[in-house]
Amino acid sequence: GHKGVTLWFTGLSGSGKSTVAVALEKALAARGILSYRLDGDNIRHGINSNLGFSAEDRTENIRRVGEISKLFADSGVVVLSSFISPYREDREIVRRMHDEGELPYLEVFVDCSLEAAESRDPKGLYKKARAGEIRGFTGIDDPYEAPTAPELHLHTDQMTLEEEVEMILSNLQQRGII
Ligand code: GGZ
Repeated sequence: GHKGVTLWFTGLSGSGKSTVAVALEKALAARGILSYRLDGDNIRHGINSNLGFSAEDRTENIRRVGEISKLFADSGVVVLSSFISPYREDREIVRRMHDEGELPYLEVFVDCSLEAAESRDPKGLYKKARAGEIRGFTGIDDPYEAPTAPELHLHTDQMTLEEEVEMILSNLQQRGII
């Protein structure tokens, strides 16, 4: 058996948050463990379609996603939430929500240099931000507050995807979650 838990992936755009979450989802499924991914693609087009990228909107985005993650975790699912979540205080609010519900919560810092993230630029957004076509882009002209004490710290510009998945799985095992 396994317990519900929220794994909160935080990091720059292009750091690899969603890539790790997709690979982990697959590895968990192979072990018969139900997980569910939440990310900008299924949240920002739906429940949070009224939110943009101002500091206030990012805070509200994270608050809502935190509550949704908590509900899924409470139902016994392994929740994989991938959001830039640039503000430390917003992430602490999500942690406290889980603590109050006695639900396990692990912050996963998907750590990648700006240079590496920008060189990947899968959607061409860094290029647009550099050209001034997008304002307030995280890492370019908007802040990213790195975690100070994440439960897991992945250096995605130095590790393979397989190593990252293995690191997360063994951490979950050590904690008795899976
Ligand atoms: C950062 C932006 C912005 C701005 C659009 N800043 O690489 P992506 O495209 O797929 O991931 C980014 C995504 C970030 O949404 P989040 O919900 O994770 O952000 S937050 O946690 O800060 O609320 C990027 C795209 O949206 N995007 N404009 N200005 N990323």
